[in-house]
Amino acid sequence: MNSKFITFEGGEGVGKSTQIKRLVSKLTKTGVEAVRTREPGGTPRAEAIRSFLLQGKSEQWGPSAEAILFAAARLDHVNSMIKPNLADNKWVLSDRFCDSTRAYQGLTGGVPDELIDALETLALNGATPDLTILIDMDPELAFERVRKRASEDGLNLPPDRYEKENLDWHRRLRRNFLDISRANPDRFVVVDGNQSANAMESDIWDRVKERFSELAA
Ligand code: T5A
Repeated sequence: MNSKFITFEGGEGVGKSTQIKRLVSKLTKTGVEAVRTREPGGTPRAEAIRSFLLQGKSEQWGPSAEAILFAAARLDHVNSMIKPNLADNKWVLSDRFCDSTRAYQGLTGGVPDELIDALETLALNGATPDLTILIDMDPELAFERVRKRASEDGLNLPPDRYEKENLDWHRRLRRNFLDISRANPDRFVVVDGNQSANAMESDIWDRVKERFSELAA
């Protein structure tokens, strides 16, 4: 089976990490070799940029500089992790990718389209996802999940760079992700995030099988 590149997108706490793990496990059971990665991050150099960005150290530089940093991390991720695994015939599943830059820094953060387009061309270098799964849900409900996780884990961490934006900002982010999905109907599927993890898993598996008919064989 040819390698595929699948990305998961959406707002904070919508269930991307939970579902990506489940999809890797389902693919593995069908005999597909699948690897999971994330953005920002996925390689040691990109993880170093992740810490800098998410601890808020880049905030004072402004959204355009932050978009450039996300793209720098992505360039290393694409060249050192994503492309080599695809060339090795593995399926690569990434928790966030270029649509996060377009939604967070571009459409919601106000970075002009020209810069976002140029960074995307540069960082992707042809590695466009075969399928993007957008998990869509009300950010207020998603934040409840994030708070529940923090209290269950006994963690009292301060909100990261984007968690601390207000609810209106996150509602705009949600609409912007949906706009991106409508502009790319061949690449995107939109899944309702306001359902149980098991129901979402089965919904996603049906959509993936629909998109890649070789899995149903
Ligand atoms: N960013 C990233 C940019 O601004 N630009 C970019 O270009 C890129 C690549 C990344 C941050 O960087 C920004 C976006 C982000 O702000 P992150 O920590 O990776 O930071 O943030 P998230 O991607 O939002 O990660 P989260 O872990 O917070 O959210 P997930 O992965 O969507 O959610 P998940 O699966 O961890 O679930 C959250 C909680 O809900 C529970 C889980 O058990 C967990 O406790 N849960 C459910 N509960 C009820 N029902 C369900 N269906 C559930 N599914 C999960």
